[in-house]
Amino acid sequence: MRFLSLIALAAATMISAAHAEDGYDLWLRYRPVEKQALVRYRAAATEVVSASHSATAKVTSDELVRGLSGLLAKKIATGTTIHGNGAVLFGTPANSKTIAGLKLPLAGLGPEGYVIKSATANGRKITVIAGNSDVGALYGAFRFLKEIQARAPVDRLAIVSAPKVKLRLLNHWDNLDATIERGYAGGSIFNWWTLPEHVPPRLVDYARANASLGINGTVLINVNASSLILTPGYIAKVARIADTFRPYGIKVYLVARFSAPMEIGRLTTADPLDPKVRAWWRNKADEIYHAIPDFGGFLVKANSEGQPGPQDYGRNHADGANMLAEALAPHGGVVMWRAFVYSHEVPDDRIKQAYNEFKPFDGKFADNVILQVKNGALDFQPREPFSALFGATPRTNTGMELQITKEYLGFNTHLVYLGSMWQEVFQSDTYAKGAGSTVAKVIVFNNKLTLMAGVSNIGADRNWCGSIFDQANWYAFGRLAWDPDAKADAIAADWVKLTFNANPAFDQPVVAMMMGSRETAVNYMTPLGLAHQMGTSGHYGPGPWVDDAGRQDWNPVYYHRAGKDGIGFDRTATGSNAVAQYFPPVAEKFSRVETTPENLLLWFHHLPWDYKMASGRTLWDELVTRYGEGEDAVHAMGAEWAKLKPYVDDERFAITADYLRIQARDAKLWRDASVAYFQSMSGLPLPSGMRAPAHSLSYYKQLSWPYAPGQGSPGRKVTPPPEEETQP
Ligand code: BDP
Repeated sequence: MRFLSLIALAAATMISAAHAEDGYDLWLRYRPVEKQALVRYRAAATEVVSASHSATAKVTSDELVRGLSGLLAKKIATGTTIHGNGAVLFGTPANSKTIAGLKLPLAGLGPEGYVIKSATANGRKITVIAGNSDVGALYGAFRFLKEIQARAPVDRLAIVSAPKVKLRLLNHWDNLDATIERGYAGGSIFNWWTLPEHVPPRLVDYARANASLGINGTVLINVNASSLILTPGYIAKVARIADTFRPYGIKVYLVARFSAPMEIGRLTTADPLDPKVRAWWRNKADEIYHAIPDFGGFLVKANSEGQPGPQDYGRNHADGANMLAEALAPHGGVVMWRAFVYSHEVPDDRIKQAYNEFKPFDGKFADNVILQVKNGALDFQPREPFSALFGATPRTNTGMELQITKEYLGFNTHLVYLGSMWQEVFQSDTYAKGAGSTVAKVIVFNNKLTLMAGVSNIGADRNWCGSIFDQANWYAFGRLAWDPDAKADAIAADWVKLTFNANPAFDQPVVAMMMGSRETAVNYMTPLGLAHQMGTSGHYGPGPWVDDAGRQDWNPVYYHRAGKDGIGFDRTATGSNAVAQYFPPVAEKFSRVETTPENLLLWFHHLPWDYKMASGRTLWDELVTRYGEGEDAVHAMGAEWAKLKPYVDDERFAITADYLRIQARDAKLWRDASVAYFQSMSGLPLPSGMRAPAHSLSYYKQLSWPYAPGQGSPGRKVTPPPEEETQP
């Protein structure tokens, strides 16, 4: 009897282990569809057919077989000819006569667009997945699988899709020692030590995941770069990665450290106008393209936070960017020149500096240069207004940099869906060419070369992103890079269906939770337009009192400007006048307190504590209320998730539940510490019924997180910032 129950227990454990999921499969799980739908889907996908023999066609076929055999729970045959109804034919008009004969609407879709159509060929009912190139068909194949994963009907398909943005890139901030700057999912997936001999299979799964979203490039290393990556030994390693990614339509890019000619080239200068320096970069580009014929190009962080750049030689950003552009141009490469620049010497409002640096050079950059501009003027905060540079440089290719890794949004342990934040940025109206010139439109239409870059949140953790829900941010980035006008809630709904299941009882509440999560984080960290209130350096917990960081504009006190008289940064004409950098209707809107959205109020205005808010509360009461709402909403997410246990496997349920507990703990800390600090400024009592902070202000001030992840190991940065930050 006892023996039997042990067997039963063992069997039960095996079953649950078989069903447990650790998140490795991301949104490409391909678990079998429910019995009642099986017959229908099986009829629509009986075999995979292609006449192309390219490496891309091979991985497309492999993915379709893998996906369909998983979803339909049966073996799927492949071949070069159609045998019967239900064949899934993929390819291009050039490599398939059947596809050419169908006269699909492929014109105007470019090399990466696709058409998926239910059609009849030779009397057979088939599904055709076609592109103008094999990569287009690959993207179509992933889309076809997604339709089944989301349980959409696939018997009358007529899908036409093409990316609106040309370069859709991940930016890894991975170091050569396998640590990651601002990485919260373990070490780097790029193991430089064992390359070029060994490429871990994981890199193939990385390429599959990216290709499933249409991401077509990746910058392999940190913007705070080491020149070593440009030496022959490392170029050979990069070439091996490029070979691995190529079938998936993914190009590799590198960060070019501006001082490389001196560090690895033995020159005595890196002056961009020096002929020897120019020749060095030309030779370097030739050497790279010899090893990697489709190398994408360089990303550069110059004269920013201590990184070398053209200004070290009295030259400007255009001189620097154009020199590299000249070296890459013969090979078709591009330079992505980051606009995240704020000078040490300039005492002006930090958020004005990038615009001031770059606006005067509009039209001076070469055609294969793209300015890479962070979404906001400061630095990936929970909420910032869009950067005034969008729309302001019409004669310069200008792309967007988003941060997928949540450096300022609670790392991997806070559930914060960024799709809604990015949608807010893309749909902001710049008025660059009159009303309706949204940031999304400006990025897509203003430029010859269009770019969307996302600072990766990927690491060596089994679940890739450090949490299950952070996978949604990788997913949303890819989807929005393809179409910046896509809707965040629809993307979230797709992700939930693919990642968990397509049960409305589960996915509706989860999507609602995701859609509210960003506002929740804003509320418990930086409500009403506050920004940069995190403890310096690690950027984890609250630090609104910090006033002794290396430079003035690294201090939270610089940003909130709270005192007895009130709180907020006056960026109108009576203050720093940053508003003037926006086009007139936007500038006017932000100049006036009454027309500034409340969620950006303290970003633009310094207001007395008794200022009356729309709710009828005073500013002080509203601030305290918002912090509390943030904390409460995290508890509500935890309660909601607990109810959804029956719909999720144990492992992914548990990690999410645990992390929501961490988030609740942190939200309380953020709320209490911030309220305690700002009360010491306002001198006002808490609104009635509000709980007092659990501890005194001095308690919160002495907290520190010296081992918070994402800061890397000592010596990680090749060049430290000019003055070391003092906070943990
Ligand atoms: C800041 C990060 C820092 C990056 C910098 C950048 O704290 O680690 O190097 O951005 O974007 O947000 O260059």
